[in-house]
Amino acid sequence: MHFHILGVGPVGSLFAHHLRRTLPAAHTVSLIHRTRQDRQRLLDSSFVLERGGEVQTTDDFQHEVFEELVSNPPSSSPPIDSVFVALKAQHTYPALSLLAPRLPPHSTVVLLQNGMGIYENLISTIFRNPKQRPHFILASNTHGAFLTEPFHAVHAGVGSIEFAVAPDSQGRDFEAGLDDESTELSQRRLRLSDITFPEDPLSARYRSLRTTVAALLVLEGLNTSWRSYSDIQMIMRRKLVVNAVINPLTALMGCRNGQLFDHPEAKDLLQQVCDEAHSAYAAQMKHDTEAWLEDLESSGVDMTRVEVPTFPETLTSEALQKETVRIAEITKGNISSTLRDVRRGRKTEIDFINGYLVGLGRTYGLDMPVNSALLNLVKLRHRMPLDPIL
Ligand code: KPL
Repeated sequence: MHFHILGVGPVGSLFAHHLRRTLPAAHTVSLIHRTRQDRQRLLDSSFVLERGGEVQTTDDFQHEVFEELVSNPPSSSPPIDSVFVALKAQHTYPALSLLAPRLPPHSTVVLLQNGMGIYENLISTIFRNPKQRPHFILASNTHGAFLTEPFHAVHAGVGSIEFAVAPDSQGRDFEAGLDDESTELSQRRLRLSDITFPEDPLSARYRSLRTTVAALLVLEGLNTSWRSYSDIQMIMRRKLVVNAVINPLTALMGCRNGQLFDHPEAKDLLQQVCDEAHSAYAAQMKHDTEAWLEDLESSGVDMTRVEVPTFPETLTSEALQKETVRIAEITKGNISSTLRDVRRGRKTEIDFINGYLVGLGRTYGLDMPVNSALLNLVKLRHRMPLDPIL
C-alpha cells in the first residue's frame, strides 16, 4: 500500500522514519513536501532521526510536492490510500480542503494534531457527506521532538501514541472487543483482532483502514496503542490540558519543557488551568449525560436499570496536574511546538488548545480567565517574538 506523510516537521518526521523502518519494502512511503525547493533540499541532503545520541538515516522514501499533488486533476492521479496528517492544527483544514478530491471513501486519514475540534470541523464542512468521506483515525501523541534543521529530527522525549478509528458513515463504532469497564484506561490496549468492524473487515472499503491500523500497531519505537473511540475522547481531553499548560507557558518563558515547574508561579498556573478545564469538562459531561438520559427515557427504556456514567478519574484537576507534570518530565529536553512557532514568528496552535477550552467554557456559561489570559499572551508573544534565549 502507499502511505503518505503530509507535514515533514518533527512529528511527521518521527512517523515517516518509524513507518519506513517498520514496514516491508513493498509498501511505499511518500513524503509530501510544501514546495519543490523543500523536496530538492531533502534530495540533496539526508533524512535523519536522532534519539539518545544515536543517529539513523532513512533514505528510501518517495517524494511528492503538495502543490503538484493538488493541482493534478483527480482523474489523472491515483487516489491516496492512507495519509498521516502531521501539520499543525491551523494548517490542517486548508490543506485537507485542497486534498479532498484525492481522498475517496476507501482512503484513510490519520490526524495527529495537538488541540481539539479539528475532526469535528472537518466532518461538518469539507467532508460533510458521511457516505463520501474517508475513514478517519484520531491520534494523541505525547512524544517530544524537534528539528535542528530541515529533515534532521531529534526525538527528545519518548512518550506514546494512542489512536482510535472514528465512527463510520452511519455513526457505527469500530467496537473494541473488551467489555470489562473496570479495566484501567491505561491497561486497555487493543489489537486488530479485538476490533469488531461494522461490516466485513475484508471488503475493499476497509483495506486501507485495516492496513493503516495494522501499520500503526506494529510501529516500533513509538509505543502505539489502539483505543476505543470513547477512550480516545478522554485521552484527547487530557492531552489538551497538558498542551494548555506546557505550550503557552514554555512559549512565554522561553524554556524547555523540563524547566517549567522549577518556578512556583508555573505550578500555580498549572493548578488554575487544570481547575478551569475540569469545570468545563464536568459541565460538558453533565449536559451530555442529561441529553442521553432524556433520549433513553423518551425511547421507553426502563430507567431503573440505566447506570449513569460517573466523571472520569483521569479528568479531575489533580489527575490533570499530575499528567502534565509527568509529560513535562518525559519530554524535559524538548522545545514545545508553541515555543518553536513563536521564536520563528509563526502562527501557533493556541486557538485549538487554550482557545478550545475558552470556547467550551463559553458554551457552558463558565469563565475561563487563566486560559483566556494565556491565549491572549501567546498571541501577543507571536506578534512580537523576543530574541531567542535558548
Ligand atoms: O505536544 C507537545 C508539544 O510540544 O506540542 C508536548 C507533548 C508538550 C511535547 O513538547
